[in-house]
Amino acid sequence: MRTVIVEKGDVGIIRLNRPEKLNAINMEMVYDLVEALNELKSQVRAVIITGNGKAFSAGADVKEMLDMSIEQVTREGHMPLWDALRGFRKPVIAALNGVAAGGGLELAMACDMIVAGESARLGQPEINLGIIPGAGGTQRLTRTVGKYRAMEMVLTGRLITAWDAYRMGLVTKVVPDEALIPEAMRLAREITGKSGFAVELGKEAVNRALDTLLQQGLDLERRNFYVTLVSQDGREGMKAFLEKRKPEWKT
Ligand code: CO8
Repeated sequence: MRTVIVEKGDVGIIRLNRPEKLNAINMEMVYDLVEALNELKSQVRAVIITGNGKAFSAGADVKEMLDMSIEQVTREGHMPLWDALRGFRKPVIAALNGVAAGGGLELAMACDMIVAGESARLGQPEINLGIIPGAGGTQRLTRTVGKYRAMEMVLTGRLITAWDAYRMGLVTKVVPDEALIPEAMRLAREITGKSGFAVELGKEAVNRALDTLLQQGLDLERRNFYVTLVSQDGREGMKAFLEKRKPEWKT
């Protein structure tokens, strides 16, 4: 893999690696990311995605996109990446080490949590290229920050600061740049200390809130709740609480 660097471990790290192009996402990177996620999925309990160099990602590779025909984008597109992330059952944390623009912010929003270094800048600048966001920038962003803020970001293309993103609820934590990976790792480890099975079902249920009408989301939540209730870890967690001891997770 040339465009991503993968570090394995309990918490896997994927570093986007085209620093000279601010980690612009070309088709090679799409396929490398898919391969990295497939490789990690059975080996890790959580994943951190970050950028190598001074950017997280400045979005889709404009040079490559310009040369693609409508048939190519429709047939090849970036779908394999979104499908791989959607099907990834373990938590994925985006750690923004610099600009996250266009498809870069969309990649971050397709993750489960976003932490940012204080110098990070976020936005959907596609409008400045005469195009619009194509992978969640009008949908996930709107559901996260509300219509009026999303509208301003999508129609002005302005990049906002990490702290502004934090105030909008788009980023869960802002830390000094040098503390970014330690903080993402701390968050990942806090989660990987829980029951893996419960974490997976909790992630599935939270994600469903964005995908469906309330009643369908509630149905899935209830089903997952019943499943965790009778699972090994559910039994163990409740017993441990009553016996005033630390639970021993099996998954
Ligand atoms: N594509 C290709 N190359 C890029 C991109 C990009 N998106 N962004 C930066 N680069 C390249 C520059 O061309 C430059 O290359 P070179 O040195 O060879 O000239 C190098 O990276 C460094 O960039 P800058 O000199 O521009 O760096 P600055 O620090 O001055 O500026 C900015 C940083 C403000 C982020 C600036 O680079 C910029 O505006 N980039 C474009 C951002 C943008 O418009 N992104 C949206 C792209 S369209 C998109 O993402 C649609 C998504 C569709 C869904 C698919 C998702 C995978």
